[in-house]
Amino acid sequence: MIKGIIFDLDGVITNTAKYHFKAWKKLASELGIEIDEKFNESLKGVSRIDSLKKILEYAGKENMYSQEDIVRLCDKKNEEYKEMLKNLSKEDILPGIENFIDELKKNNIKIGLASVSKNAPFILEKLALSCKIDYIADPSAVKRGKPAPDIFLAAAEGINVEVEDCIGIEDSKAGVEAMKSCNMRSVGIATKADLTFESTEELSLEKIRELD
Ligand code: B16
Ligand code: MG
Repeated sequence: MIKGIIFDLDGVITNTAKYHFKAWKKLASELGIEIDEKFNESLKGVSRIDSLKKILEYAGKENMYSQEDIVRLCDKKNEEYKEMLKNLSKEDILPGIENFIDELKKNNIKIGLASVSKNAPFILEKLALSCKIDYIADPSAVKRGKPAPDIFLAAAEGINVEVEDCIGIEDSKAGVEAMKSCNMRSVGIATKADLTFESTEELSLEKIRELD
């Protein structure tokens, strides 16, 4: 049975990865580090602090910054990123997502969000989707990030649906692994999962029921 669908945010509901990349690239270049789009792929689904650590490691500079420096640099990146989110609107919802969400609502399927982004509530507000999401799992309240299953388990609990009755939708490898490790069925957007679609446009309840 499908009773709940759990969405990832960046890469599934909207494409904020391009803004994360711009903001990280700017910060990295201030630190004398050059990153490209290929490297940015490895930051998808990774928390803010772990993303910065990965960037520093990439340049062999991980021992040059104190914990306080790391927090300050993350804040700086986030300010830049939030500035870029100011103009986000309904237009930025990825193709097919809104119709799919409406289809789920009509079928009384609960909707949860399992994003590691601390900006998720703000982003959903900007996309005018907050009222359609039943529960947003809080990434600050879970111990481990993706590929650990914590955020998916928190979302399932929040919508009050057993893990075996949930299906999660992800674009990142870390997110699919997170679902695998708690036996949640997965749909991947351009990433290998129990069921894979090339684009969000292809999502429909009928196709997802193949997993039942
Ligand atoms: P924030 P998701 C993730 O979103 C992004 O893919 C990742 O690039 C980002 O570092 C992370 O959120 C944290 O975001 O800085 O806004 O807290 O894919 O889990 O929705
Ligand atoms: Mg994602």
